[in-house]
Amino acid sequence: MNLVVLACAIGLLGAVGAKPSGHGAWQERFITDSQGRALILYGLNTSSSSKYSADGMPWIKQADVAAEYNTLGTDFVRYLIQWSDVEPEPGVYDDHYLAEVRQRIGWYQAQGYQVLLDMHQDVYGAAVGGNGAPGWVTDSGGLAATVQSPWEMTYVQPGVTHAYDEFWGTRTDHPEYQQQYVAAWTHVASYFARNNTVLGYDLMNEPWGGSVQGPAFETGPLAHLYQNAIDAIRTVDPNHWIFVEPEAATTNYGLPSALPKLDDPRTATPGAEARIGYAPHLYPAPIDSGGTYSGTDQYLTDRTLASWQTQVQRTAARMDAPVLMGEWGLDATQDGAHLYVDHVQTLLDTMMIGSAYWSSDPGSWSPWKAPGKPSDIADVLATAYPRAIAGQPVDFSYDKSTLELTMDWNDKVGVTGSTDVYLPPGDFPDGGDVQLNGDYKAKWDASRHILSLTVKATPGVTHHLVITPTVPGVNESSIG
Ligand code: 9MR
Repeated sequence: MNLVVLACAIGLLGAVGAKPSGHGAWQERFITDSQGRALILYGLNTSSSSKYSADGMPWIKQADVAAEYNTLGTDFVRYLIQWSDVEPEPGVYDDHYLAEVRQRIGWYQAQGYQVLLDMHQDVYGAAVGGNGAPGWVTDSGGLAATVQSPWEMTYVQPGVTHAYDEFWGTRTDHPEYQQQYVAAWTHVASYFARNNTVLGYDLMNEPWGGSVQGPAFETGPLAHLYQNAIDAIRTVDPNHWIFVEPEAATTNYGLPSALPKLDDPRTATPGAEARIGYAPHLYPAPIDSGGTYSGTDQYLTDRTLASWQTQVQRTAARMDAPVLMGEWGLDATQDGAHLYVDHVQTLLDTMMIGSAYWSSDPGSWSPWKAPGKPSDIADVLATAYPRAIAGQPVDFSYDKSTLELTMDWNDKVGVTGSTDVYLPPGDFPDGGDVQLNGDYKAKWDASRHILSLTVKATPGVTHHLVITPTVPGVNESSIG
């Protein structure tokens, strides 16, 4: 995208402001389920289409969710909602809209997914050429807000800057806007507080600071909004995860974030751990603008992947928060697309983090050519991964050339249940052979392609697991 130059400038500011702690044990922090198991979430964003549909609903139907599981074996969706749909008029919440969202969450529940609700915005709101905020909280100051191409350039239109400045309090005509955002989130959280398919809330998609950028934005108005929203949500929902995003125009490209540590009021309860996660996006510049993964583009992209890892680890350490990559994707019809997908999957495994691919909307960036018709990239996106690890993960990786899924983890007090891995039928048509340095019971769900291992505790010894495809008639220990 053409904001790269701007992003570089902001990044330099970030480099001065963001001090890595250097010793945060961030890799010990995982998103966990009710049994204490570490969840490695893998899925799609659903969906860009909901930004523009009349009822705010995505393109998917219940059958599409089933097809998503059967094609990709995913266990997670980052589901887009919009403030303009939640609160079309000041103080009037549309519970019919939330009921429609809840119905779709039910479709994902039926397929065993976890759902992250993402309060989406691009370019503030529809009244200034974007989506997200309702018109009644959009004050463009009467300045121009003409939609640009590429769409990200609309962010620097004067009317858009004015609208953000009013929201963030850089201008002071509307101090109520932010409080209304927090109140809308509180309403959403109270609506979904007892829904166990909901993993949590992504407080704001790809924040943009208007005329305040870089560390001044992230440590100032952005952190302030996040802390207020966290505190308010905790009054109605003590348990779901709350995810925060950095300023996108830097972090998406592997530049530093200055987001500070945020406090989770739930820790006031003895024994309760913070449930705040860090959810940055990944869009290396050549890939973001729809380029190839070859030649110079590949070189630049690889450097971005490396710096993204370093910077995200630093921020996560500072925040003491587990990481979930909320968006990544590419024009999958471009040269080298499958290699880029492989390399991001390797990065995700190295960092032991989950992700949501952008996006499910049928088209060139999607695993779907058309609803129900997988595109070529679908087979590449369908990969082996641990869904849940019953202990403290140490490392895992999937080698696509040898089809070996390797996992190491330690026992952890209080964690119960099985370690579950997804083995894609393309690579594991007859299931998997297990090598494990200890006793276990295995259960293979051949229709869902999930291998569940209940492993005996081995105090002081790391579990070491290798799974390879079963070759019928060759290996007696096959459980496929
Ligand atoms: O892919 C989306 C494109 O079709 C829209 O025009 C654009 C503006 O709404 O948003 C794109 O999706 C972006 C997402 O909302 C935020 N992260 C980056 C995505 C890809 O550019």
